[in-house]
Amino acid sequence: MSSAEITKLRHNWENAEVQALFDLPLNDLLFQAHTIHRTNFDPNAIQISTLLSIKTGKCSEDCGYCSQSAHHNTELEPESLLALEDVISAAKQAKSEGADRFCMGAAWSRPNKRDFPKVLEMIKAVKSLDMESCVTLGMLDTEQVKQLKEVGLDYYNHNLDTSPEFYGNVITTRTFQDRIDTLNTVQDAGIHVCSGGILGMGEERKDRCSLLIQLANMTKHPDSVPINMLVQVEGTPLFGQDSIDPLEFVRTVAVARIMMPLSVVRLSAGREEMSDEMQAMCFFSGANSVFYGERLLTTDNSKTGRDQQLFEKLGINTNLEKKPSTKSHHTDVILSKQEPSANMAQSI
Ligand code: SAM
Ligand code: DTB
Ligand code: SF4
Repeated sequence: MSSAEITKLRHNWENAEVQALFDLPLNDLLFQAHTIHRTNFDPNAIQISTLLSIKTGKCSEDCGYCSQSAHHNTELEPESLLALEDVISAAKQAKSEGADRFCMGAAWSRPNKRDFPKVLEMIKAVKSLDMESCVTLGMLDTEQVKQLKEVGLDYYNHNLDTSPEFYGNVITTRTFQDRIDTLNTVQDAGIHVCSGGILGMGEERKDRCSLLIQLANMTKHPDSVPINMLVQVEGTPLFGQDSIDPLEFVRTVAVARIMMPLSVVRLSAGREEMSDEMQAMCFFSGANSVFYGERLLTTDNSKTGRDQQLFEKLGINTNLEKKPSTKSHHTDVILSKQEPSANMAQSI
């Protein structure tokens, strides 16, 4: 198979074929995913982002996994919006440790009028440090998206979290469609989309298929796809949930890589609980980004010393770039395995 044949961007994935990918013998699935991965990326390079919670806790939404929801009784210490100087010093620190993207998260259902302009200043400050900026602020309206674009925001993170079918078991205060609407507004404005989900919330394989289909069948694949493993927080409804089988997690990463061959797939929350071997299998299967730094938003991340040792053991460097040949090759491509048609065309 030529590399162009391997990397067809599709937006018409159907349930049965995605289930069939999941059902492959593991070696066949991993071989297929890894082949696609190394066609499009340096398989020994990952991108690293660092997270900072800029506003913590007291969120009006009821996301069942989240330490920051006012609906749950967690031990989290709430904090109002951080001062600009604190954000700048955290971003400088992240840069000195090798992060090229700084992601700021706020425990909001949507940004309020008073704080939003301050976040715009934070984005400008991060960009002036010559880092990529990413924010996750909840739902947005068109005017807010326009302002984010004007200050040069690079990425907006807004996760679908789970399948539309399982969604109501996890969140009741906003709908799956609300999330899609925000993603569409962000994408239409030309801001890179970062969107993925969480595994290990009690969903079944059919939900993992359905989540990936939702992501891959968007008009344009998300540029970045975070795959989180639930971090169980005491006091949240999902605390005590059975953990996901590590090999099922690896399979999900592999299927994501196959379905969204040019997206950067991030092995996100939950790495602290993962063995080195599990992470290595995820990198082999197509994950090529991580959150790096001692904290995620409100919980501990994998320790940086451990990460450095792991990257060294695996021969992984942190200078990810898409292969130049891929960039030119696939600028407009895009056929379907089935009937090629106009609405499958995509510019990347
Ligand atoms: N409040 C905004 C929102 O929800 O859109 C932004 C912050 S929110 C914490 C960002 C994402 O982090 C969530 O959508 C979810 O996917 C992920 N997340 C939050 N808590 C998590 C947990 N305990 N385990 C894994 N992922 C989690
Ligand atoms: C994403 O998909 N995962 C990150 C980021 N986007 C904002 C957040 C993970 C949060 C894990 C739990 C916590 O630290 O509160
Ligand atoms: Fe609020 Fe975001 Fe947590 Fe949901 S995930 S409760 S919206 S901070």
